[in-house]
Amino acid sequence: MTKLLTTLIFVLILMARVTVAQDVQIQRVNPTNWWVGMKNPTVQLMVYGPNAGTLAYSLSYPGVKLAKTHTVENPNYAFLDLVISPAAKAGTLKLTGKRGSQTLTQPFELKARDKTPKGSGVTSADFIYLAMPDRFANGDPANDKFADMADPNADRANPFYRHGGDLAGAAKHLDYLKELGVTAIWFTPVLENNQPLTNEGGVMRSAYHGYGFTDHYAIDKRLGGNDAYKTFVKKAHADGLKVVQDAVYNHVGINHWFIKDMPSKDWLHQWPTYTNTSYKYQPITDPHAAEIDRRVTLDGWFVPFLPDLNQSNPYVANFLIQHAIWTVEEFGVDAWRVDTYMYNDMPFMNRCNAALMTEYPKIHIFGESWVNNVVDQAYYTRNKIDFPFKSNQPGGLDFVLYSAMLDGLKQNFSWDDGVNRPYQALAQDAVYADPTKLVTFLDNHDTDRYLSVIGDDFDKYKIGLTWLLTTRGIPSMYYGTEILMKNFKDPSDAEVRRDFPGGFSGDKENKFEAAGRTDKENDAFNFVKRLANYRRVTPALHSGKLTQYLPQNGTYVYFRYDAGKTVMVATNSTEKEISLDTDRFYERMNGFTSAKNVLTDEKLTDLKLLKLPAKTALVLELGK
Ligand SMILES: [Ca+2]
Ligand SMILES: [Ca+2]
Repeated sequence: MTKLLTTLIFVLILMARVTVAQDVQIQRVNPTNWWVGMKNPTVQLMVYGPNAGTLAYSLSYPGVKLAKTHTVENPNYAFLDLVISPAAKAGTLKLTGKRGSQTLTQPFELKARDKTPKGSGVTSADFIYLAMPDRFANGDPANDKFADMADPNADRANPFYRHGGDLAGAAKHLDYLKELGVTAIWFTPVLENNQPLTNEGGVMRSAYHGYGFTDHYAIDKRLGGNDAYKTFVKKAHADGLKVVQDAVYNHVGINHWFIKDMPSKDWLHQWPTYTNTSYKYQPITDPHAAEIDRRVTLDGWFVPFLPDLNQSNPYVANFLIQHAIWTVEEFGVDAWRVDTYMYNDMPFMNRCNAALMTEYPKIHIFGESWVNNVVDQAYYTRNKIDFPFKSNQPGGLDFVLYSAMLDGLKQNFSWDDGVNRPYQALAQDAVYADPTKLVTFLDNHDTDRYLSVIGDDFDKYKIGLTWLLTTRGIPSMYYGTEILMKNFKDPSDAEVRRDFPGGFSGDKENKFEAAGRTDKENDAFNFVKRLANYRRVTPALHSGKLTQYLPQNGTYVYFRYDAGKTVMVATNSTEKEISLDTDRFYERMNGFTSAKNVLTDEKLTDLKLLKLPAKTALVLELGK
C-alpha cells in the first residue's frame, strides 16, 4: 500500500513537472545575440514563448547585469534590460527563468566585435547599383522554393511569383558590376518574407520584393539565409564594393511571428475599422493640417497585409533600433536605405538614426520620402528650414531631382520647362544642410523604367545618365538600365522587375557578357562604364563645387570643380546643332585654353565656340 502511494505521488509530481514544462517555454530571444564593447552598454532582450512573461529572470555573468525585467499585456513575452560593462568578456551567458520549483535556462551569446569594416557609409564618391535579388541572378536552384513556407511557389513563367534569384547568384556577377564602375550594391530587402501570396489588384502575388518582414533575425532562406548574406558582404568588400541594406521600420508582414501573437494590442497602430494611409505627405509638414489627416498619413496601414508598427511603444522602438545595429554589426553592411521614411514616427526615426550613427559614425542613412517639392523633401533630412521638428537624417532619396531630370528630358524648352527643371531643382539646394548626401536616380523598382519614360530615345538616355553621373549627390542606377531594360508599370510593376537576361539557367541570352549584348546594348553599357569609371577617379565630380548657368535656348551648362580639376557639362536639349559661345562662362573657364572630351578622348583647342550636336551632353575636362 505504502509502495503504491509512493508510486502514485511520484507519478503526480512527474505529471505536474511535465505540465509546467509544457506550460512555460522560451522559444525565441531577440536579438539572437549581442556583442561586448558596444558604445551603448544596454540591450533589451525580447524573450518569447508560452508564459515566458511569468518567469522570474536572473543571470550570473561577470560584467553583465540584468537591470530590469518588464512584462506586458501578453504573458508570452518578457523584456529584459541588460547592462554590459566595458570590462565584460565575450562568451555565452545563461538566462535563468524561475516559476515555483520550475527553472528554465536559455543561453545567450555575447560575441567579440571583430575588426572588419562596418557601417563605412556611401558618399558622393560612390555609384550605387539597385537590384532585386530575386530577379538578378540565380546561383542556387535548390533554394528557389520551400514546401514549408507560406508561399511555396517559384515560377519564372509567372511575373508575379518568385523567380529564384539569390545572393549566391549576385555574388557571381560582382566583376560585371566592377567593370561597369559601380562601387556599392543596394538590394531590395533581404530579410525573411514568409508571406502568403497576396491579392493585389485581383492578381495573386508573391512577396519577392521583400518589404514584408516576418522574422527580423533571418535572411530569407530563398535568398540563401544568413550565411549567404555574410558571405556576400565579405566577397563584395574583398572586391572593393560596398553594400547598402534596405530597411523597413514602418511596417512588417502580416505573417510576422510577433504579429500572430502580439506583445500588446498597441504594438500596432489600431483603428476601429481598417484604415489605410492616405499616402499624402502634406499633412506631415503643413502647419495648418488637421490632426486626423496627419494620423491617417502616419498611422494608417500601408496596405492591409503590411500592418503599421507603433513606434511610440518603447518596446517596438527598442526592437527596431537594436535590429538595425545588430544587422550592421552582424553582416558588416555599409549604408542604410530606409523604406517609406515619411510614414514613420519622426522622433523615433531620429532616435534610430542617432543610435546607428553613435555606433557607426561613418554610416550613411538615406530614406525614401516620395514627395515632389523641395520643402517636403528637406523636412526628412538635415535642413536649414525652421521646421518645428528637425530631422537628423544625413541623406535621402532625391525625388525632386528625379522628376526634374525626367522633365528636363521629356519637355520642350520654354521659360520654365525642359532643362530649366533640373536647373531649378538644384537652385533650391540652400534648404539642405548638405545636398551632396542626397541619393540621385532616374528610376527604381517602383517607377516606370527610365528608357521608356524618355520614349526609347537613346540620345536622351545618354544626357540623363550624364547628369546623374556628373551633378551633385550620390548617384544610383536601377539594374538593367545599362543594358537598355525598359518598360512601364502598366499593367503592373512586374513589368519593371523583369529578370536580368543571363542570370538564370536556361536563359537564351547572357547580357552579363559583351558577346551576349547587341551593339546598341554594348554602346549603352560602355557609355555608363566610361562615365562611371571617369567619375570614380575624379574627385571634382564627388566633392567639387557645382556652378550652374541659367539655361538658354535649350542649352544647360554647369561646372564641377575643385583645386585639381574643372569639368564642364554642356547640354544641348534641342533637335538642332548649336554653336555655343562660351564668353558667358568666363568665371569658370578663365585661364583654360583646351579641353578633353571625357567620352571620346577628343582634344579641343578652341574653347570660344563649342559645337554641341543635337540632343547631347558634352563632358569636358578643361586644361591649361
Ligand atoms: Ca535560387
Ligand atoms: Ca506608420
